[in-house]
Amino acid sequence: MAKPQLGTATQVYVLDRATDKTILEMIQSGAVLIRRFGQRDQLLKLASSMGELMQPGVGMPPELHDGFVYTVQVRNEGSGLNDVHGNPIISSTNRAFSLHTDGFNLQVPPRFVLLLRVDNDGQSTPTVVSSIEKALARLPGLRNSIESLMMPSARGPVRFSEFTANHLSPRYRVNMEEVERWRDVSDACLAEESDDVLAELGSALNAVSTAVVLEPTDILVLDNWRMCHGRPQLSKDSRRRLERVWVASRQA
Ligand SMILES: O=C(O)CCC(=O)C(=O)O
Ligand SMILES: [Fe+2]
Repeated sequence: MAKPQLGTATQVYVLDRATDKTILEMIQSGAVLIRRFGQRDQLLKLASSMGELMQPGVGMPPELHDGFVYTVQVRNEGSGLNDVHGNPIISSTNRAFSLHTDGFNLQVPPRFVLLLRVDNDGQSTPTVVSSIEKALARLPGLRNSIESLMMPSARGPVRFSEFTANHLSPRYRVNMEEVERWRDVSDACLAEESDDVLAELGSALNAVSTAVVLEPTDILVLDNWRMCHGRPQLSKDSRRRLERVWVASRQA
């Protein structure tokens, strides 16, 4: 079994196979990438073993998912599709997707995110993962202001960190893109002093991030309360396709 790496970079465990139990253990300290994992059936089986599946998107046109699986791919020659607010769904464009928590504006974001590469293209665009705990460890002086940070979102203000009854570490969330989008909307505005805090957090997240390339049939499993993720820009004609599933927390 892979040993946790010391140091400040986000750990990614790259495995040839793993039991459901090992995955649940490992994602407490890193992201898990399993090579040659399989197809949609295996994805759904693993996800279901981790908890209840959630609708895999927020504010999406219903034809974009089947209730369980959403396919990340470049649509409309890179310009993508819009959400119910009329904003582009970034994962459907070819744009870079900065580090974020999936379901950022949900009351309780999905606990686990699974991404399975299902195309057969030669492309090797990385997915970037970043441990929020590791980023915070670089910002001891900002700890208090960060823990109480409120951020605007499409569904009103949300807290950066929340304590939950049964979860030992706080539940974290971040999505700079969405914060930028909603910052000027009345009653969701961001306090001026929070701006610097967010900028520091963004740099720290980038500094501890690790890039991995999902090859066809590889799967990436993340604890979405601890790790954020993103990806660089894709080409407009990219045929890369990732099947994304969200798993709800078993803890309230
Ligand atoms: O394209 C990727 O690698 C990540 C996509 C993503 O973050 C998402 O769909 O939420
Ligand atoms: Fe995402």
